[in-house]
Amino acid sequence: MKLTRRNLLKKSGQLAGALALSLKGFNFFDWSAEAQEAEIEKAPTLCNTCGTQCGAWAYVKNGRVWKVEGHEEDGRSQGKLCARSHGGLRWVYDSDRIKEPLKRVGEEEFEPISWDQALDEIAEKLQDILHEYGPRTVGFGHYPRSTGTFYGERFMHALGVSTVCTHNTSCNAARNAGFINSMGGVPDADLANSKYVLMIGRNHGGGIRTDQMKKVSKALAGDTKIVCVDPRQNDIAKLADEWLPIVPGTDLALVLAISNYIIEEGLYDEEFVEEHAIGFEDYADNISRISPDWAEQITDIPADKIKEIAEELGGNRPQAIVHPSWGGAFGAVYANSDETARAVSCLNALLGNINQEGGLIFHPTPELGELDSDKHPAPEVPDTRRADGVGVMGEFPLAGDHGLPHYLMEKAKEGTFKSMFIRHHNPVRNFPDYDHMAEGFKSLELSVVFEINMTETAILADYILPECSFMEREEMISAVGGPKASIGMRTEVIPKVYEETKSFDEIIVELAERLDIGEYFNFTLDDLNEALLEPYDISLEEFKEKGSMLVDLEPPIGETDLNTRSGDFEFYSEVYEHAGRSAVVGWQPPAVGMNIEEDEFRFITGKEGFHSHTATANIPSLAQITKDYDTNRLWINSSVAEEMGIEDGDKVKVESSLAAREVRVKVTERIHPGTVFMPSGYGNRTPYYEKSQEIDTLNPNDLVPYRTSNISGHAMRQEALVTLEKV
Ligand SMILES: Nc1nc2c(c(=O)[nH]1)N[C@H]1C(S)=C(S)[C@@H](COP(=O)(O)OP(=O)(O)OC[C@H]3O[C@@H](n4cnc5c(=O)[nH]c(N)nc54)[C@H](O)[C@@H]3O)O[C@H]1N2
Ligand SMILES: Nc1nc2c(c(=O)[nH]1)N[C@H]1C(S)=C(S)[C@@H](COP(=O)(O)OP(=O)(O)OC[C@H]3O[C@@H](n4cnc5c(=O)[nH]c(N)nc54)[C@H](O)[C@@H]3O)O[C@H]1N2
Ligand code: SF4
Ligand SMILES: [Mo]
Repeated sequence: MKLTRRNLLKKSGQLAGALALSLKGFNFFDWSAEAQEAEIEKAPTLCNTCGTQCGAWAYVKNGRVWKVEGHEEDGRSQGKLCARSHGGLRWVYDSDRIKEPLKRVGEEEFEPISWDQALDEIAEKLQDILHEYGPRTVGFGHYPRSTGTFYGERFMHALGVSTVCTHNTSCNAARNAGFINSMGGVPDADLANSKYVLMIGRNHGGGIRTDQMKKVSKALAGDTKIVCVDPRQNDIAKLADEWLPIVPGTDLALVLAISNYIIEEGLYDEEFVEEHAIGFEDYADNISRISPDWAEQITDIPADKIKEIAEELGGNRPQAIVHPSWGGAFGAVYANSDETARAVSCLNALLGNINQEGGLIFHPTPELGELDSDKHPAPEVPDTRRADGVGVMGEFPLAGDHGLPHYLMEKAKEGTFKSMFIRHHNPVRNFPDYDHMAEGFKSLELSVVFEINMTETAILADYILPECSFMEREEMISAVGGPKASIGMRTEVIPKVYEETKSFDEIIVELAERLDIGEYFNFTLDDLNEALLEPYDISLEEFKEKGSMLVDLEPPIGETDLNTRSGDFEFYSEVYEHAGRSAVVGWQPPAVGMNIEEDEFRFITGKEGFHSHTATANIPSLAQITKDYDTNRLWINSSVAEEMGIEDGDKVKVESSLAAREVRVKVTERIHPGTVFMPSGYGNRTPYYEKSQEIDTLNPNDLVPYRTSNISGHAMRQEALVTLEKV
């Protein structure tokens, strides 16, 4: 079956027309036979049901997307997709999708308006705000991926706006800060070639990324010893060699105790430390009093076990890894997450595993070309002080340029921040403290949301602009680094299902014209993609047929130059010192939970393999998985349940300092007794999601108060204690 994409698009249109015309003399059996025998055609795309953006093939039958499969030449999917990708197809045809521009006319009430009216009004209001209050009162927030980042940033920069944010401070901002400021970046873990992996709060089976899932499967099937540290026996811990239930928020004590023991026992890589690192003495000195016995009191992990881990890590180095993790234990969860991340990075340095096979590897990312800046000048990056305090002394000097959407909502409530544009992101639901986020968002003078679904953020916006779904639009080529590097793009698989939807780049270009910054968008998406593809010996037309392409890049095995200020590993950080933070890592407790009352529990959360955040809750096939397996329940330990007279399936009231909610429980041995766990994807607060209401329970963010780390600016989304009461 060979078909060019242009033919495919033409044929899809023709087929839809032919079916409509033949209704008069309609014969069901002929129609059915014809429909069943219809050719199945395929076109390349990138899955969009989560941020991984796996390379995929879309199969089209009778003009409709029929199924998706992994693209074998893509570094992420490597030929296999996860369950969510199939569920995500529902978005394409969802009758509840946003189909035309909407203007808010009342509380969560909207009226459809034309594109001209929407864009004229938005441009005028934005112009007024910029004129009256200046560009520091405006911001853009998004889930950062190719087209969104390029067009969104360029648009904002052209207006003089510097406050561009992503979801990072709710995700992995602390992890990134810790690794970037010591190792110069976040490396890839070479799990399959490793002999020993300490996995701290990383659950590949719940927080899925297809390529990482492949690697961990290989490691689990091979000779790698995997030890999982997680207050809950997660999907990987079930299959791993050992599960160590730790007290939430205390991983820093564990990591520092292991590190100090490794130093004291001389188990570390002295050559690496002497030749390729700075500040070791200060670091070693700062943690010298942290013993396994002390850590046992804090973590609930026996001192002998801590020593054993240290010996096994040291004994297997450099084929030993403390996993850089992602979000769970030190991404954006506790007051000490920034320090935990830095401590994990330092421990890996002690193991001398950087750029070693079976260690942590900084794989390069394929190069992409650029637009000719003479023909298509880019706007200057504005030097306006950011509204969210990033880089500002006295505010958040070290927070990365991913920004602080939660802090902006505080500024909005104060009245000093006026307008926010949001794309492909649901900050009101996904950051802690719903009321804080919602009140802030409602206080804005102009809020615009680019969406496909009526999310919690969208229903509070002044204008909602409907993007066409990922199957209906072309996007910018993007590059993926890793052991299998590739470049890939989303192509237009089918014509628009709803006429009045547009792609983000189209909308931005139209808005830019109305704001007199059209000169920065004097190119087509094809021009841009041609420029990006320039380093490769393939035409854009050919690439659109191919979609994804592996790029052969040498892994930097043995490379010791790191992307830090000194070029070496930095146990001692001058950057931290200049910003008034501790130059070397040390113990810091979480914000709450070090002294808990008898009836209190630490409250944690995490992903399930069949939902993406709260975005997929309304997809019927995925909601059905929740129902069939009855997963939207609060995990509590069986001994605690017995003591409290609570049985599996009972309803409890769960209450934090912020709010109380009711939820059914799952009674299990698979959780530390002082902890309760709630899967993260539920508790949608939008009346427009029918399916999610059927599985509605609580969202952890309802119970966690608003806080901000003074290092990376992350939102500490697990700093809450709760009490339970049987209902
Ligand atoms: N199916 C699915 N896959 C996804 C996503 C999704 O929404 N759904 N999202 C993607 C994104 S954006 C991300 S960031 C990744 C996240 O990937 P992960 O970070 O692996 O996912 P989480 O489930 O958030 O957290 C992992 C584990 O941390 C544990 N944990 C919680 N608190 C602590 C603690 O104090 N200490 C320790 N040691 N462990 C703790 C939880 O019990 C959980 O099992 O997943 C990505 N993949
Ligand atoms: N309680 C709790 N909170 C969490 C987490 C947790 O585990 N527990 N995880 C945290 C993590 S790791 C992260 S990364 C953040 C994620 O937080 P967000 O970045 O807000 O992630 P999503 O909920 O996936 O939001 C993606 C949005 O994009 C929309 N969308 C989908 N396709 C398209 C499209 O084609 N165009 C447009 N314009 N929009 C589209 C979806 O409807 C959805 O609203 O949440 C964080 N918050
Ligand atoms: S990990 Fe799953 S949902 Fe995410 S892009 Fe890949 S296939 Fe799609
Ligand atoms: Mo994330």
